This record gives sequence, C-alpha cells and structure tokens, in this order.
Amino acid sequence: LKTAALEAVQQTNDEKELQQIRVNYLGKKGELTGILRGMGKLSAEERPVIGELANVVREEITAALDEKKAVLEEKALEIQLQTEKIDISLPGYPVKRGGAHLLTQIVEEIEDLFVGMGYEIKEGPEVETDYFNFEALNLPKNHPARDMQDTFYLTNELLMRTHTSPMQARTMQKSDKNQPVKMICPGKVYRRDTDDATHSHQFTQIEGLYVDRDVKMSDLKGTLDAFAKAMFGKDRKIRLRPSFFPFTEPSVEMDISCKVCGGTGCRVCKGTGWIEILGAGMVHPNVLRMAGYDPEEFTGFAFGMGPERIAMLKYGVDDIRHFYTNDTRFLNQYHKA
Ligand code: FA5
Repeated sequence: LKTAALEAVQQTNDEKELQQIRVNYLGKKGELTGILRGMGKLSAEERPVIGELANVVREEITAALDEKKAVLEEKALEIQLQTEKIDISLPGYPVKRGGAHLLTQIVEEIEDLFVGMGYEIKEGPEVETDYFNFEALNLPKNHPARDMQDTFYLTNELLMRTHTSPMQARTMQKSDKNQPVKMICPGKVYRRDTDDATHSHQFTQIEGLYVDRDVKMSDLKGTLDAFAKAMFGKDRKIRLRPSFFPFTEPSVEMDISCKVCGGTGCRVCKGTGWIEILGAGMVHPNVLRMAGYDPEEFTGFAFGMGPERIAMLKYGVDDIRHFYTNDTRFLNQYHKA
C-alpha cells in the first residue's frame, strides 16, 4: 500500500490529482483508514505492531504528499510570474492634457486686468426677474427699448437674463452706501437673436460698475482706454461713439478697428472696419435712486462687454459659432502648454 501510494504521488504533476490521492489513501473512506478501522479484529499482540506500522506509513505518505504539493505550487507560481510579467521599461501611453477653452482664457484675462484696478468679481443668476433685468434699469413695462434685447421669457416675471446689467442693480441695492462699489460680473446671457458670424442666441458678457462720490465720464474713458490698450496692444484703434441705453446717461459704445476683408471667407470685418465690443455710460440717476443712492451725492459708470467679440478680434477668429461647437481642431489651437 505504501509503495503504491508513494508511486502515485511521485507520478502526478497536477494539484487536483494530488488531492485525490490524499483522499484515496488518507481520507475517511481511504485505504489506510480502512486498515486502522479493522484493527479491532486483531489479537492483542498484533494490535500495537500493526498500529505503529500504520502510523509510520501514514506519516510517510503525508510527508510525500506535502512535499509534492509544495513543489507543484512553486511551479504554478513560476508559470504565473513568467506569463504575467510586466515590462516596466516599455514607454507608457501618452496622457493627453486638456486646456482652458479660449473663452475661459479671455474671461480670466479680463478679470485679472480689472482685479488689478481694484475691482471685485461677482456672479449673478442666469434666470432673472423682470424687475432686475429691466425695471430696476429704468426700463419699465412697455418701454420701447425692451425690444433692443429680444427676450426668452419663462413666466410673466421670470426670464433668461438678456445682459449682465441686472447685477448693477443687485449689487448697488445690497451695498454699504458708505463704501465705493467696484465690481465686474462675468456670465452667460440669452437673447432671441438670429445666429450669424458675430451674433449668438447665448453668449457671454462681463459687466463692470464703479459707484462713488464724484465718479466722472473721464474716469470711464480712462478705464476703457487702459483696458483696450492692455487687451489689444497699441496697434489697434479704439473709438467711442455716442449711443443710447436706458440705464446710462450719457451712453457710449466702444469699437475696435479690424482689417477690412472681402470675398466669401470674410464675415467678421466686412464693411466698416470696426467691431463693437462694449456698451457703457454714466449710471442713470433713476437707476441710482431705485437702488437707494442719492444721485445728487453719488455718481457712477458702468459697462458691458462681449468677450467672444474680444477674443475674435484678438485671435482672428472669423465666426462666433466656433466657441460653441466644440471642434477640437479649433479649440486645440489655443491650448497653452
Ligand atoms: C448691453 O447688453 C448693455 N447691457 C451694455 C451696457 C452695460 C451698457 C452697462 C451700458 C452700461 P449690448 O446689447 O450692446 O448692450 O451688448 C453689449 C455687448 O455684448 C456688445 O457690445 C457685444 O460685444 C456683445 N453682444 C451683444 N449681442 C451679442 C450677440 N448676439 N452675440 C454675441 N455678442 C453680443
């Protein structure tokens, strides 16, 4: 029995088979166990002799089984290590780095500029009330100038803001009247405009507001001039045109020069050679009054600019729709390393 068992152990190369051999000889119904069970039938002299022999045999078989098991396990591990080896000297997969959208870059650049001039950055709601979008800005119901900004209404009183100017009224209303207000507010605005190369139904604006005792039109002009020079350099021409907004008096619009082009590829700068980038003016006395300021004591200026148009001029982008269509061939050109 011992020889047969040891031979079986030696011949197998399979862990499962080895386990089966263990069961066959040493298990509950195994051959050696059977012999030990039958010992009751033996004479008193035979019992210790056979018993001891059986124990020795069991130990030998167990030792052989354990030894073989260890050998087989080691072999299996070796095979696993061989087949699952990772070559750490291989080059890795390149990870593609993302980057800020051109529009985000421009907005951040403008923010930095104004923060440098002492402005605070604020954010306001895109879903706005009729009151803050229009009425608090001197645009009562049925005022014809409401048509200047065709509006997406949600309910009678709620709308998608058509400009960031409601943040003028919100900021002034909340402000400590003994402190000057100096804020800019970037954000999305919505209008029922027909999309073309320079117009989008959803675009970005950055509002600016400065209220204090004795703020003058020349302060506005100086601020806009400093902004335009920093943004576009000395080669571009800047012009201020008289304009109209119900919430500023007097009002101006600022244009930046662009190279006039021709032909079918030309969309942005055909015609005049100027692109309007912002509206501005001195805060209207009615707007100051509605926000709790005495217009006899306080004055202020405000502006609202379109960063898409600014980016188009700065980087020669010929269609505003490039900003929204997520074509990576466009976007990747502006990723900074
Ligand atoms: C306004 O929205 C005023 N709230 C600006 C203002 C603020 C005036 C404070 C006075 C004081 P306007 O509708 O002109 O004005 O828009 C301002 C700027 O937003 C424009 O100069 C232009 O750069 C940009 N803009 C206007 N409409 C669009 C459009 N459909 N698509 C992209 N940019 C636009």
